[in-house]
Amino acid sequence: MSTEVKITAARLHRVRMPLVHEFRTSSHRKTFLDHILVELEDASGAIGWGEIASTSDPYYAPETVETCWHVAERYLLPAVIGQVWDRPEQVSRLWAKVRGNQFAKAGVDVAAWVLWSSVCGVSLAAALGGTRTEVVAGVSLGIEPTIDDLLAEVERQTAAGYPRVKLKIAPGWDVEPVRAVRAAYPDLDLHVDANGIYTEEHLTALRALDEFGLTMIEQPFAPRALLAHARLQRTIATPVCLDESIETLDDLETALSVDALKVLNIKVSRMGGLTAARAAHDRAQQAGIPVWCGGMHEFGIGRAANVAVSSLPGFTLPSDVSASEKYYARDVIEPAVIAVRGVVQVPEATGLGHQVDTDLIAANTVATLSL
Ligand code: OSB
Ligand code: MG
Repeated sequence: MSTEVKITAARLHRVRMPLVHEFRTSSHRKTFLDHILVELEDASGAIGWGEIASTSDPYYAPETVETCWHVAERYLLPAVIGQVWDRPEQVSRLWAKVRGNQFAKAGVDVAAWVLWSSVCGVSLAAALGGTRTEVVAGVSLGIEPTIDDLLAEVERQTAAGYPRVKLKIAPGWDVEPVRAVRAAYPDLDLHVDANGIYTEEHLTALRALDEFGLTMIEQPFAPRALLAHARLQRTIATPVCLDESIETLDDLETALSVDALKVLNIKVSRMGGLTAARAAHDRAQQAGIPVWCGGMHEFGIGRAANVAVSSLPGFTLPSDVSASEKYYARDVIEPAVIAVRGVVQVPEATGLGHQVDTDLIAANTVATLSL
């Protein structure tokens, strides 16, 4: 398939959406999110949307909403405007000189993939080579005020049919909440995510988690601490999953070579877009490492991209692609992402596979830029 695309205009929209339920992790607490929606337009007037799902503060990754805006405005969009390409894989090469800034890159990369798939008349999932018609969604639960609040939240989500629950943990909120949830749900697919807050001084708590039959322990140590993850994995049966540690394919290569992971969380945002996320999937599959798609509480546009990438064959574990309604009373796409008993259908419609609600976006926009 060869379709020439020339980007002639680009727009950024900083959009603020309230969360239906406050979310707390080992590093932050939030009640609303500001994400940057990216619009790329080609010479024929076709539009592709992407989402820069950076956190507001540099506590998950080094980026913030402001750094993403700056990098997109100053470097990424100028690199793509006026250029002609015929495959979306070529777009990230246009900014090859720009180091890091994966979240900013991801939003522009996704917009290019969405534009290209809609111009070619194929779904985003098909454009990527996805083979699944539906994907299994898990939920991610934040740190709650009390264990009873947490148990109520697990009850709500499992009653809705979600087959996998991940719990955010931090020192002081680890063994006891996990023990309580495991006692109430002996067979639940349960895993924990520390967002890198532990050090090897906390080995007692981390080893104590090994008795609960968790599907994985996600990112116990800091992003660069690959050797600490490898040492932990040698002493526990629970598979170690890496999230923040893997920003590039080279990171994945290093982690594989030192046996720092048994499972990989692939985030489109953290890897800098769909091209890199798919390459990480291919490499993990070759190495025999199961993968799943992580999320950043994306609005519908980023969420739809996560669903599309989750349709690749190596995404064998439930992904963080829970329904829009878990986070937002009304989403920026129509229809919203819907999960029925924890299963999300992969859209067959062309491009993003959803209509973009430009009225809702306009009503929630706090800043815009046209280039
Ligand atoms: O580590 O997966 C994470 C949200 C913000 C920052 C980091 C993480 C998360 C999530 C989101 O867990 C899960 C989701 O989008 O459903
Ligand atoms: Mg994580």
